[in-house]
Amino acid sequence: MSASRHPALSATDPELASFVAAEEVLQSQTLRLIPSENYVSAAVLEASGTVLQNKYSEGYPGRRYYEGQQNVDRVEALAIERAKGLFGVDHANVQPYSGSPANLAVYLAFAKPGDTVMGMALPMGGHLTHGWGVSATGSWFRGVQYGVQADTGLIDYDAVRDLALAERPKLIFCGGTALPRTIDFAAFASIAEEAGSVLVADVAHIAGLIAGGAHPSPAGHVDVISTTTHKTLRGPRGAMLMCREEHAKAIDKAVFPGLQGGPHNQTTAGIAVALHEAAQPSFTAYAHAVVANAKALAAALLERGFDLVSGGTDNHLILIDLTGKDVPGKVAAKALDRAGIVVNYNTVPFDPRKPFDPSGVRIGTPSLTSRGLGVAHMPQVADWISRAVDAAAKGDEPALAAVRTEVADLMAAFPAPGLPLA
Ligand code: DSN
Repeated sequence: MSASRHPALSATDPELASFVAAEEVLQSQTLRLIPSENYVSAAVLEASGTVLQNKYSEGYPGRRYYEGQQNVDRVEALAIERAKGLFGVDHANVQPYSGSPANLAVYLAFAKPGDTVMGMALPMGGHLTHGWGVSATGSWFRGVQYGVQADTGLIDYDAVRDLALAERPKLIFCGGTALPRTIDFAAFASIAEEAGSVLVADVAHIAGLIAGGAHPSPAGHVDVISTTTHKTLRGPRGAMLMCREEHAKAIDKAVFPGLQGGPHNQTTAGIAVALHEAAQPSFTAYAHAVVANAKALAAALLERGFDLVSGGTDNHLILIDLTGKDVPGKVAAKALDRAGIVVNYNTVPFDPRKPFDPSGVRIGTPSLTSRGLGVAHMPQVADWISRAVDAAAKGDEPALAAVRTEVADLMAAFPAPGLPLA
């Protein structure tokens, strides 16, 4: 880290400053394909590191348990108004610390321990907090889980309906972390209504696409929308819960005092800036470019013999099944990392391998799109992935090093938002 960029940190704690500097170089020089990551703007970074950090503000704007809230109230009220406007909802709570606490607040608002809850199984593309066994949500509640069809990789809405009517869960979660296809919120809404369940759309992955009009919105279909703010939405690490007016009190009470103490005001400020950015026409273009890039990358990977769960993508995310390549997901992910391409290994539906050593690799286009790469670059990206996976199979380290150099050369021409040129 150059002393001029963060002079106080470099002077006070040069060791820590050197770690941050190294991370800046890493994020500049690599091709970051983890679909839940992004680059925030310089404005979001600045807003997230302000003296708002110094305030305790338990409560909500106009109703706090601490004095001195003249400015914090305005920050939080602005974030709330922007969230409501952007997503077209009655009510927004911008205080959840992150996605898992946000979802826990939903349980607290609508269910009691032991109640039946329903969500997509984690290995099928769901999230831990949708009632999966190793999560508190799967041990304090009775989780029943749906999946995708083995032959298509798509959700079978008839099967979801059958399960919901058999189990009558208190809560139904739709959404997840490894779903490459459009979620039919209207279909889930009709199932939830029939089953008498509260419907929650966890749109953490696709919130930015929804904001930019590149994925249908759950607003008007679901009771509660849960989202993180740092994935396609391109804000700081945080979360929001949005709902119909009838649920506003229950949601607010569950977040505070039910689950959390003081909100992280510096994060709230960063969220407000991100929501402002996401309301601009340039963000609409960004969201559509993310999807166009993902579709182009999926097509280029298919051309190179990769097997993709569901055969492609409708959104920002691609789940590669490497079973046919004879390279396990973890081996491939680590080789890609050495080649300067950052991904995560991931289970694929019906994976015969274990979660810590699965068959798949999960990639996505939010970060590379933030850097300005377009559809024309996707065959090159697919080529690098293909060469790195082949090199992983052969243990060919020089081939990985060659890809790393080519990646760094291209990325140098596309400066990352919020980062200095490495
Ligand atoms: N960890 C997030 C992801 O990578 O999708 C989900 O919580």
